[in-house]
Amino acid sequence: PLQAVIFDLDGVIADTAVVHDAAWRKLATEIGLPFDRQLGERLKGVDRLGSLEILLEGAGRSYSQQEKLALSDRKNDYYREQIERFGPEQLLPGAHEAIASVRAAGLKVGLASASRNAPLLLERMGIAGLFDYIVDAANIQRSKPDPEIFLAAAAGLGVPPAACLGVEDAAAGIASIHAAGMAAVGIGQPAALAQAETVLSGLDAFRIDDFISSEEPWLA
Ligand code: B16
Ligand code: MG
Repeated sequence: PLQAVIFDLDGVIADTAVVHDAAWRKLATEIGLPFDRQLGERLKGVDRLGSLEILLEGAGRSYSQQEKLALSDRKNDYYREQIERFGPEQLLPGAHEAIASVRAAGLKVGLASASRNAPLLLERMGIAGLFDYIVDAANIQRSKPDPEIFLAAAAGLGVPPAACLGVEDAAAGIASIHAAGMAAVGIGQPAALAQAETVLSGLDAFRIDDFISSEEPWLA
């Protein structure tokens, strides 16, 4: 039976996917690299340096490690400028209620965000106290779609992966959840999240009761 729900942050709980996207787009424009919607979709859920590597695929030259660090710092400055102003208003519709409903059902709540800015964001939005375990992205070696981050969340919660449900807005995140041996709920457009067991338009459509029954086909 289901024992825990592990949430992604950006694009699931917080309205930050557009902020990450805008910060990368700004950097790309400044250094003369192409950026379109498809590229933006590929960056979702991927960590900072991994995202930069994807962006630099469009460059005609190679970049030194030092240049890469400077560029990723620059993107993070653009991102931080925006999230410094965040408050509970930037919670996506239904997010607070969905997380609270998991706790109320007696299940554990985890966070598996690739973002090093996650603790700051949770504090700003006033929901840090709703989580039983938050993965420290700085301690993760391999980016989504690798299962490491969801496995670390399950381990931190003390729950077997097969008893966890992962909630994600990125294709890389759905792949990470599945590789961890968990069932996945996609948040967003079904076309971009075809691998998920179920896709919801947002957490406002999330009903924990739909997932609790041990008869559900998506839980092993
Ligand atoms: P940072 P998630 C991910 O967060 C974002 O989707 C991705 O776009 C971002 O590059 C990554 O965090 C790293 O974020 O630069 O703040 O460390 O979706 O896993 O919550
Ligand atoms: Mg995300």
